[in-house]
Amino acid sequence: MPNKTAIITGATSGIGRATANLLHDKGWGLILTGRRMERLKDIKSKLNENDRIVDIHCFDIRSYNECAKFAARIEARFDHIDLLFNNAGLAQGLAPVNDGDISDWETMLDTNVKGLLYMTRLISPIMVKQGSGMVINTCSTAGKEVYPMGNVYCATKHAVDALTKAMRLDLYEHGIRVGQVSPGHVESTEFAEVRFHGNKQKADIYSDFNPLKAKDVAAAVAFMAEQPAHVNIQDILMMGTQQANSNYIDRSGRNYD
Ligand code: NDP
Ligand code: 8X3
Repeated sequence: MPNKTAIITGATSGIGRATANLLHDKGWGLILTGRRMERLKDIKSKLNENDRIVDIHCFDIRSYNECAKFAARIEARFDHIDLLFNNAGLAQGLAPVNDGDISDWETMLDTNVKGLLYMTRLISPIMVKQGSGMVINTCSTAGKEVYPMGNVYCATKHAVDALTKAMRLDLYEHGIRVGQVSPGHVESTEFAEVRFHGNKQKADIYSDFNPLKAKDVAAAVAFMAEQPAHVNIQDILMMGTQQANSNYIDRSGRNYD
């Protein structure tokens, strides 16, 4: 699939990085974003071995101004954007609503909801002009159901679920496909470490069952992205075999390893 270009937000680790690796292998050009420049440079140095472009942009998606500067640079440099993978996001904290940290709440709402909206507002007009394109959002099982102490993170992912559906209504008549991937627990990411503010002991949440890996989610995203133009995969809800839903996980050991 040569000559396709994807913007991936949150490409410095986890699902975004795995998706960048896979799409690069499949011949896509990449525009990678995140806040950690050293990581972006490292990823570029490992990928950029041939004629497929790997363009890196370091900015915080919570800032509309920074997102707008990025979009202006993209519009000037690229004549076609095939995919916007709105993947950057995070959980911070796990606490009952009566004890939640307001700054954690604001970070999650600003990143997972407003950042995703900023990027879509800025990149979708390019796709409307083209008359084609695809937006894939990273939702979660947390966008389908809630779990104790997940309150605000679950609310942000329920918002992503609603926005995926709503964006599709606004964009499908412009030839733009909108879908989402909705994974349960995914290891080989920094998700748990970020949620627990770097506390490795608290972040040790995958040792007693076998969850999805970042590359499993990347495979789902690539499957969605590489469908023929008349097919839109609207949602892929996926969990490890030992996870039945957000609240039921067989933690009797790591099976299937
Ligand atoms: P990681 O922590 O490994 O990756 C998160 C990515 O988001 C990083 O690249 C990070 O880059 C980026 N990011 C976070 N905040 C910002 C910001 N303000 N501006 C720009 N980039 C930002 O976790 P995952 O790969 O797991 O997370 C990716 C997505 O998957 C998230 O939306 C998450 O909610 C979702 N998800 C995760 C699951 C899991 O169990 N891991 C399950 C279901 C969904 P940097 O720090 O360099 O800015
Ligand atoms: C990440 C999965 O269950 O920790 O979205 O919310 S969960």
